[in-house]
Amino acid sequence: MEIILSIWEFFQTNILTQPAFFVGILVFIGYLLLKKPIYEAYAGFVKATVGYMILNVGSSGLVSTFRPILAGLNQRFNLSAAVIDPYFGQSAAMAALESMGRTTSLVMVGLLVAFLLNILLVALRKITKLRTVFITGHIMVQQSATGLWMIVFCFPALQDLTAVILLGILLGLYWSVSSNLTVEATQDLTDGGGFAIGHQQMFGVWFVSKLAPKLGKNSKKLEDVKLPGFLSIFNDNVVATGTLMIIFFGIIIALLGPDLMAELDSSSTSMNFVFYIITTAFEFAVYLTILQLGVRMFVAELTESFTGISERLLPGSMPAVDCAATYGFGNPNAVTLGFIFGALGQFLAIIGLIVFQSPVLIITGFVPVFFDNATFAVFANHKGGVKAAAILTFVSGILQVLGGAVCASMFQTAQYGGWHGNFDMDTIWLIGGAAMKYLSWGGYALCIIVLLLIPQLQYRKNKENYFLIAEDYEAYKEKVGKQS
Ligand code: ASC
Repeated sequence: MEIILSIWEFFQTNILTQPAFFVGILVFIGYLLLKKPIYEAYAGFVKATVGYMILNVGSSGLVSTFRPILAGLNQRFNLSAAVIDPYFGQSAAMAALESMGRTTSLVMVGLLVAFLLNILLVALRKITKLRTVFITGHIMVQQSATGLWMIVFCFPALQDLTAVILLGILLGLYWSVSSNLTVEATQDLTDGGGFAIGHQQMFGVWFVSKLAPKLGKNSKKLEDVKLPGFLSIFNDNVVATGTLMIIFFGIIIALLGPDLMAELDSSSTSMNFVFYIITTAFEFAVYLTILQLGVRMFVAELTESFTGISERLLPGSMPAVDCAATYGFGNPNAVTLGFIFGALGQFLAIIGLIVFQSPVLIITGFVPVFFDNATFAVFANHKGGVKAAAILTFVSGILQVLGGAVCASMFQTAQYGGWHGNFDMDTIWLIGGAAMKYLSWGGYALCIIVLLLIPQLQYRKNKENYFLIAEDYEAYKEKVGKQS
């Protein structure tokens, strides 16, 4: 038993929760299964792992630079409010669990149960109709923490072991079902990239890909918008992002003022304030460029090698990865557009909460407002164009704040700092959580039944190509091309 525990502990700390190594090792195994020489498998491992680490540099650079600035608004306006951000959400959930006397190591056990269930459900894909394995480790930890808190909160009498098993079942189903929902849209966007989304806005991606074509009739795609004369410089995404962010963060940083900024970021005092604003704004473009480079590296390896795993180990399966993996495919300006419109939606909703004197106030968290809405805009622009991308991300911003406020108060995490804030956690998790809170076991059963039904309905709509689209996209395109 002890040996198993220490193997699990090793796997958990070094691989499962470190997506870079998780992805790298999958690539290595995938290439070996494809019977490539070991040195090629090793090269793939290095490129995928380094690619993911580069993505991490980009995304953590964005998070560490811009999160304090948005959170600073809290201080500037003397608000005592819940922050909607997955890292705040995770630590709030952990603190809440501890306050009930539960040990937080249960979170990792729940994660393991959920992950194993996900693999089992995909292995039984003929029955379950599930095709995707969720492998984004840091997200799995965040969701497992919040999920465990919700279970314990709704069913306080449960013993630890039962709570963990119930969490594992619910979470494993959510991971499998939600990521499976993104298969069609992601294959279409990436022209058969061979991955799905395993993050925090998969139901959102599904809604967006259904709504965008309806909203986008006669609308142009971002890449077709030819700006007149001097404005055409904005067709370049570094110029567009850099300039937009000077305006956007320029206003916010100016509102915060040099004194508060000095507290939030000591480097702001080392240069002229205007230059500080420009430097910070440009850093946005820097990190975004880094992130996209990393994405291209690891996705290229994963796409090729995962066919080894899906041919031999888990037939017909696809990996479900970080939403940022899509940023290398859509129009690069879509990412910036989604962020700006999502932020405008969030700010409007926050003003609404203040005006209507909501008992819970919300502070924008950088992670959800950027990563969710950038992702939605990439999909919406691809499926419907600029108008759809702008409208859908604006609405998403509003929903993130309102849903976040409801959750932070309903699950009482506001007092511990905040709530997750990503799209699914403010919508689908809200509904599921409310069902458990108010209908008790009936609510839990309802969640399971609905989750099990979703892939069945998806399958019914597209029986002929349902598995083909995941297994062999070229063959799928040919078949559909011939049929039409
Ligand atoms: C999240 C989260 C992150 C980012 C990252 C985006 O939800 O917790 O660190 O998004 O995964 O690439």
